Amino acid sequence: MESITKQEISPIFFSVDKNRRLPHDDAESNPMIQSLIKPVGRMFFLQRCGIALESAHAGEFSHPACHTAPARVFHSDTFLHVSGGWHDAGDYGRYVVPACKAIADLLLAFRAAPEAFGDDWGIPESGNGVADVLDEARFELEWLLRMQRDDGGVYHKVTCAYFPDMVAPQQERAELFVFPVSTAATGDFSAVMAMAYPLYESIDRAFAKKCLRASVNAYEFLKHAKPLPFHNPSGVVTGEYGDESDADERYFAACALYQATGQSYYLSDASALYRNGRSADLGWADVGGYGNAMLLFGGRACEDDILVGRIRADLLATAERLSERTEQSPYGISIDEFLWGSNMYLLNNAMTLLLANDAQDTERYVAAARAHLNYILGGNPSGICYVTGFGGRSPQHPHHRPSAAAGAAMPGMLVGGPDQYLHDLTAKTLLSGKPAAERYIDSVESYSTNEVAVYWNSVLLYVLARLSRLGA
Ligand code: G3I
Ligand code: 9MR
Ligand code: ZN
Repeated sequence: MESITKQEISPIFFSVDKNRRLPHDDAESNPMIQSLIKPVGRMFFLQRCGIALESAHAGEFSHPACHTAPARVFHSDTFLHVSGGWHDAGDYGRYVVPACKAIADLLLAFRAAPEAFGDDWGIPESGNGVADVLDEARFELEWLLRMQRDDGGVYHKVTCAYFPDMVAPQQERAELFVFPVSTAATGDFSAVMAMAYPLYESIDRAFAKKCLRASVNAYEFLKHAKPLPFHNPSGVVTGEYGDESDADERYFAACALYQATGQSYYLSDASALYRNGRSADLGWADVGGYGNAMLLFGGRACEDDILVGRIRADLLATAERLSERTEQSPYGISIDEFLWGSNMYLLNNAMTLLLANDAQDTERYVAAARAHLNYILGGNPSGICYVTGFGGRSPQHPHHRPSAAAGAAMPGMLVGGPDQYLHDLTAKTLLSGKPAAERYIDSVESYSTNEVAVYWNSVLLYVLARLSRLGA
């Protein structure tokens, strides 16, 4: 890896001085970080499906209502009304599993730093007295509710059979299909619906109760269901989001329902499901870390001291490991393998560090988290700020259909970043001689390095919100 020079670093770069004492929690917020929260949050609004986006709110990314036709339950003559929710990424699929990671991040971000979130994001609900991040999460929750079957099971996704050309949302007109229930989708759904309950209770009691009922219904389905992993049927070429293990989703649901209800039934399930070789990650596939976060910070003091003690000790040990790697890394990051969506994996680690700091106030963890954000905003081998529209240099050609159709990069989107495995033809052709951390290209063709996704933006939003509260 070549070292980066000052000139290559975008102006938004801010230096990390590992020896510097950090201001304490609740210090005055960092204005630079604060200024990114709104555009990064608005990305979710701009990804809204099933409704028209008016130019007053969406500017050049306005469009008529898209994907409003009823969707066919795959291999059947049944049609369902499942419109709404956010387009997942550069494509127009709506997938339950990654959607739930995005919601979990948004709700945890609001819990961790409510004052970072205004009611002024310039979305239709702005000015209604509710933080726009909660309005936005609710838009997705309302769609998720439509994805649940009466027996509690939750359909895995709704997409067309193939990815479309680089067209605007309303131009994707092929038939929509609803794909089978998976237990990963059902567990994640149960978890985020339970997370929603206490947050929306004071805003709209009826909605909050609906979320809790849906969560319990999904949970009861899971209790009697053997694992139902999802695989794309042959002939279907849209995102798969497959997951062979649903134990971590069941654990996350049990933890969140314990927090929502206080019932020991859920806590004993959580305790029985804890570990068993399960990871404590915050990914779309591995959600054990969200279950842990719920038990530690979900609002209700957990009655199982032994379980809480273990989770806390593991979290702090992980944070020590991540800090050490960060301090040894030339770019101040804790990953050494660059998978598709590497920017998400490294921000997930930043989120873990910030959760650990909440468990035990530790400047080392905050410094490491800040170094990760620094990398994202320009302190990386490509010298590019990976958020569209910000920094001296940022992606101009994201693999994002609304941007391609409008001829301009939608602002506030985090791109996937380097993928050392060269998962698309452009990357294979142009990047194969490069070191792992430089396998990124600002090309619309390079979906494995230059696409965007709601569950990448969501963890960025968490890190921004939490760090904005920790001062400069
Ligand atoms: O888990 C294995 C790991 O064990 C192995 O060492 C490593 C190297 O081979 O691969 C890991 O699997 C990777 C997997 O993600 C889990 O991280 C695969 O290589 C990688 O191809 C896969 O990428 C996913 C990609 O879809 C292709 O399925 C991305 O995580 C996921 O974010 C991305 O999501 C797409 C949707 O399908 C469609 N919509 C856009 C969205 C963003 O690009
Ligand atoms: O545009 C698609 C993107 O959203 C996905 O992440 C990616 C991988 O599943 O696939 C993209 O679609 C490509 C397809 O897989 C192969 N033909 C070219 C498509 C890009 O236009
Ligand atoms: Zn749509």
